[in-house]
Amino acid sequence: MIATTQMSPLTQKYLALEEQYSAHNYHPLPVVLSRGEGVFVWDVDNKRYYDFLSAYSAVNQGHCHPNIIAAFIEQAKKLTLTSRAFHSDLLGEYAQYITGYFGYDKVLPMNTGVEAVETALKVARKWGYEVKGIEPNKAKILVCSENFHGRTLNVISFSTDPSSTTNFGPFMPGYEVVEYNNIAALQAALQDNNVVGFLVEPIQGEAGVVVPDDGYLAKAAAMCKEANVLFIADEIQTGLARTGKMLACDYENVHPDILILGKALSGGTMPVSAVLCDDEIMLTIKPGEHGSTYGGNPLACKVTMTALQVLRDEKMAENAAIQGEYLRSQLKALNHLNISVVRGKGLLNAIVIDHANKDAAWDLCLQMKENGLLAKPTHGDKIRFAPPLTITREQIDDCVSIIKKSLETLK
Ligand code: IF1
Repeated sequence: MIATTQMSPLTQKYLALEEQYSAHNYHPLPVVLSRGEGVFVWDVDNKRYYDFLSAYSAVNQGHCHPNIIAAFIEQAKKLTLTSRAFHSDLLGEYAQYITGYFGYDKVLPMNTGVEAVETALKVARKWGYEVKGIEPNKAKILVCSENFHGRTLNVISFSTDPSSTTNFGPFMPGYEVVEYNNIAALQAALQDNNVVGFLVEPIQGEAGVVVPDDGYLAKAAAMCKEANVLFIADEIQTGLARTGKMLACDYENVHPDILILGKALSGGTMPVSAVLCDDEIMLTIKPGEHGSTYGGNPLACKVTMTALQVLRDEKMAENAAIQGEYLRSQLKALNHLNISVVRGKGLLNAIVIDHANKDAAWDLCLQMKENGLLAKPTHGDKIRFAPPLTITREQIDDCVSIIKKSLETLK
């Protein structure tokens, strides 16, 4: 373990401030960042690091992408917020842009990821009652074991992770957990006619980058269609080129009935999320039935159009596929005793550390930090490797040597 004394006085000052005045709901790596550009971030002592977390995939386009920041600044000088009580000159243009981009009739704009999840669940229930014809208050939504969809009381109501739920009850009814990546379990649960939707992450991020079997998503989507159940994809983390396609569902040619996006929609500049679906579903929501003060604000509209354009113009999905494949092959080639698993798709990857010391993954992250690469352990033994999608082959080589060098200190 690296002693606290190795932290610079400046770093210690910032850590102490947070410790005293900010809630203790996180356990960050002891690094204080003040600048970012592309795949790099710099700390308050001007030390440079590769960012292998990308703010949990919110900065797919790289830190402070010049086009995104330019759009942000330009729009920020003109108009930032109108609320939805009035129209802005950008909402219609944005809605046309994003629905065309992903192939849906309508978009409902929100801010954070979990708000978009909440929105999708509300829309699915509304469709269940008003189109599918479910009896009042009987609608049921299927979710997966080990899911992560955010932190609101409703969304944690169907979490299977005790650290998300303990002492936060009572919980919202109307959900049933089915095992992830288990077609038979889903088939059985779909027999209940009150089921209106199936909410799924194409790859489970928080669970440790768990990739389901090939064909799972396509089969699940086909079964939902057969059962007249909405297939709801949470692509908040997997979407927007991260896994090597624009959407992770694209690998199986699945077009979700409801698509949920967030994080990199704004390239890491502000909270922007979206729910996309066709008219039969979206038009069940009438004026006054759902909304948000900031949702669809003109600043977000402008920035998001640019952030999506950048993904396409710079072929970030293609680069994620190529560099991701290369990164995994190089990590596997290390053949390291303490790496038991290397998995992922595109640039959404994780390694599993196998070591007698239960703090080994944390210690390794501290060592990588010393050597100029930032990554964060989850669930004790897993480390996520998810750099911005602009990373080059040479930079991957550099990062793999940092990882290799850091592994040598694992005792
Ligand atoms: C935190 C993980 C990532 C998400 C999916 C909805 C949301 C998220 C699939 C909610 C958010 C986050 C939030 C972040 C850690 C994080 C995470 F480690 F938990 F799994 F990304 F890797 N659906 N994911 O992954 O979006 O409301 O936060 O905007 O610190 O809790 P949000």
